[in-house]
Amino acid sequence: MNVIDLRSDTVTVPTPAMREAMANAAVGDDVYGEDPTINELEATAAEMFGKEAGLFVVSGTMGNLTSVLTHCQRGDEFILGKQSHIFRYEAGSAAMYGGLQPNTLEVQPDGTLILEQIRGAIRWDNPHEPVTRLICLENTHGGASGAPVPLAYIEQVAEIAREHNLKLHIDGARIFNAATALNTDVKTLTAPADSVSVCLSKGLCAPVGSVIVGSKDFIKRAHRIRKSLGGGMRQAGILAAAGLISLREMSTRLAEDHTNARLLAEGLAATPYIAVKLEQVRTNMFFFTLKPDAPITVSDLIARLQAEHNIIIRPYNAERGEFRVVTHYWIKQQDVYTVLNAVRSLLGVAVKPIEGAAD
Ligand code: TLP
Repeated sequence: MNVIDLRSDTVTVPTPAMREAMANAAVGDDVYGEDPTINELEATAAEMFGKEAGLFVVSGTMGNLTSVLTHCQRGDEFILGKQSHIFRYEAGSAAMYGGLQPNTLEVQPDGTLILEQIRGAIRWDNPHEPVTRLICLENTHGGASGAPVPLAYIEQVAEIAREHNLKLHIDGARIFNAATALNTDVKTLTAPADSVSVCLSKGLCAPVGSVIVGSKDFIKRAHRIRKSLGGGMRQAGILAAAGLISLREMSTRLAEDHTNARLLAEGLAATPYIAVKLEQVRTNMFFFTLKPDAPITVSDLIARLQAEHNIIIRPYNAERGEFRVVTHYWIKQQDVYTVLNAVRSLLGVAVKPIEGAAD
């Protein structure tokens, strides 16, 4: 039986085309700048994002950290969302390795920070205060149920950044999902940003890696930071070969994942004992809640979905009975029906099984 893993799009494994490209990739020593496949990946990313240069890094976390450390000096402050990945889930790396101080603002349900609050968070030029150096946005915003953040808003933040001589970094781990949902391209959507970190190994299916893009000067300095973080790789063209397929091919098919997320969300919303905020289903992830009167506990639901149906779902906040669901390349429409039938049967809900479900 096929495993249906809805915990994250990070669980995606490489496609057969990727495995073939990896096996045949031309490689060299990238610390000497001699890996042709990495050079091609970096140039391709730069071109797609309309930036001067790109840099292949190990992970999304390394992409964000390298970017933040490149923009800031020790003791500087950077403004970002309290629910952002950089602040919540990157092990405090900017403080740990950069001596940087985060100044956090509440993320709104649409993934934005309130512009007036950004202005208010920028420090005065006064020796008592740290120097504000950088603003970070996240697009799509994982802490806001995968909200795609539109260009008009990013332009407004970039305007504030320019007025105060700050840099703007976008954690674009899922920037192609944002561009797909907003019906635009990544070059347009990220034009106002000084740097963007883009994950290849989430919905884009590569086994490893992210790329950061920015000006030539930014990438030159980021190169040294990456080396200092242990991210100087050697014959990693074997990974970049998969990343090229991510950028060129996988980035254009994400609407299918968004459609499946909506189908699943609507099916769950129609199921007794489950609450879903359908207006918050915009890309490939959403949250749902098990109501307190449900005939099964959160932990039993999780355990039985896995043991009896090979379906893996992670509780996002077990106390609130909240789950996060993420669709991706390896979740097909019939898997959505399988999940709905399984959840309904475990809840003891007498609903006619949906046909077309996988066994
Ligand atoms: N996010 C993971 C977990 O760490 C939460 C997930 O399952 O969603 N930026 C964003 C917006 C991310 O969602 C993630 C990973 C990263 C950066 C970090 O990427 P990696 O895991 O490659 O370091």
